[in-house]
Amino acid sequence: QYPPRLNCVAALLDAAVAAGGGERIAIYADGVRWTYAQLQRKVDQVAHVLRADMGLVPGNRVLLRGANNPLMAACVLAVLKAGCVAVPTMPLLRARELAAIIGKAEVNAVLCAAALRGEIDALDAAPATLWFNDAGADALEARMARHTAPFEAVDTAADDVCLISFTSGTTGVPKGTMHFHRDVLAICDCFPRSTLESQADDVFIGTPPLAFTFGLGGLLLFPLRVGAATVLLEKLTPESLLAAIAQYRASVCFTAPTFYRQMTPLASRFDLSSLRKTVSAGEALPLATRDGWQAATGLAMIDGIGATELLHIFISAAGEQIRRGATGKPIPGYQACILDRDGKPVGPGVIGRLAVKGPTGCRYLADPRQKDYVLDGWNLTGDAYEMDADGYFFYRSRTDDMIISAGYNIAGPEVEDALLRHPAVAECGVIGVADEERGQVVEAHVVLKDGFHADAALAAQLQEFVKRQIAPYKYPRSIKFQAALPRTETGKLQRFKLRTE
Ligand code: 3SK
Repeated sequence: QYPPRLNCVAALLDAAVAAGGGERIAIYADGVRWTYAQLQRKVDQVAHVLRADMGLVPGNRVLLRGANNPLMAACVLAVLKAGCVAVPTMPLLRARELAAIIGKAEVNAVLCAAALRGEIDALDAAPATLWFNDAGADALEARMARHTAPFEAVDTAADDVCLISFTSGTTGVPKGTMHFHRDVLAICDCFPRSTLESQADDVFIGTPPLAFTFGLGGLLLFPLRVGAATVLLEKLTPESLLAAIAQYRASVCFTAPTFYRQMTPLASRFDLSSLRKTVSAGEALPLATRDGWQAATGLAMIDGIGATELLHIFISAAGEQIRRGATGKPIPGYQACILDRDGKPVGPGVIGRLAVKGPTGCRYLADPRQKDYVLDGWNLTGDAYEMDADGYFFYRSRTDDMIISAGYNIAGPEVEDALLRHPAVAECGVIGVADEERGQVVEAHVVLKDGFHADAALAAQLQEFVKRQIAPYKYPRSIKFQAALPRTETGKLQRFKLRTE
């Protein structure tokens, strides 16, 4: 329970400084080290610029565009501290996509990293914009330097909207999800406390952009809540992330299964002894990826499922609680159940629609899809899951990705997991395609590792390989070799695009 008047940045940052934590390191970046007091000062300066230079008032919406770096973090926090609403956007978005977000969210102003200004410049009409990570006389930094006084956090209500996070999801039509100040604290007080057991001496690191709630939570909000440090790095590769873990002695890593898969063969070259917890989310974690990572590092991966609609992770497990093949259990604060097509709960062992309830939940901005997502207070995440008798939740597929072939229910990710165990397979995506005889058949889109040659012999070998691991009716009757797979900006596989290829 949070007080009715609450500004989440006052609770996360100002409270830490007031409690004597001002000299602790808040952010590491390339050549940068900001203490909590320094971060607070930057946040206050940006908040003054928003108020005094840009004329913004509480409730105004500010689009944010930048890579993961300290000033981008300060901008996000400043928008919230000033009582405005942050609308973070993925660095890869194009002008057309940004225009849709600006229109839908009724954006009043933009803070954009200079390196990403091209797409803002390409807009027909852009709201008032300031550039940052820029040495210009009119840039954000120059304006910040003119404000030296502390900025008092705006006295917002706990359920004032502070964040509109857009999700393009895996179907391609963006939706804005609105979150309150109290939601921000709620995600910090659920997963990091119960599952990560975050501590002040933790150093967080990882790849998800701050514009994705996975990254915003894992790389900024969670560390602040416990007085820990975060490492914000741009343009990470599997190799450079491993090197950064060693360099900064990082203890908690957030990234997606694909990245763990790419780091696994390189891991032994780096000193990863500081790592305590490695979190995988953003996509289902194949068992092959979990096993490979554990064999290479000795670390049991913490799998988690989250959603932009619910802000962060709501089912997970760590340590002794990990059950093979399961995502985990609802984290304390959340409840979950499995519903059939009619919205009735089903028992253990039956695949159905995952429904979740907790301190956060879906509030789409002016979107008729709200009624499809929330049913009697339960959030229907669009995932097909199965629960066992002990209350563990097992991911099967996205609800619209369940393949029904000759009367069999086949979960694409299970076939993907089997394929990923083959030494030739770097990435794969499995879909159902229409078939006269069987209704649907399983089709695998496969990206090969370097050195392997795509031909019919290899396709047949992959089919046999799958048949030896899982029920033979699940094998991909069609295999298509691809140079790359279509993914969202957050790395999720866009199976709907495979269906049209
Ligand atoms: O969308 C997701 O997969 C996700 C995962 C973890 C935390 C937050 C999100 C949005």
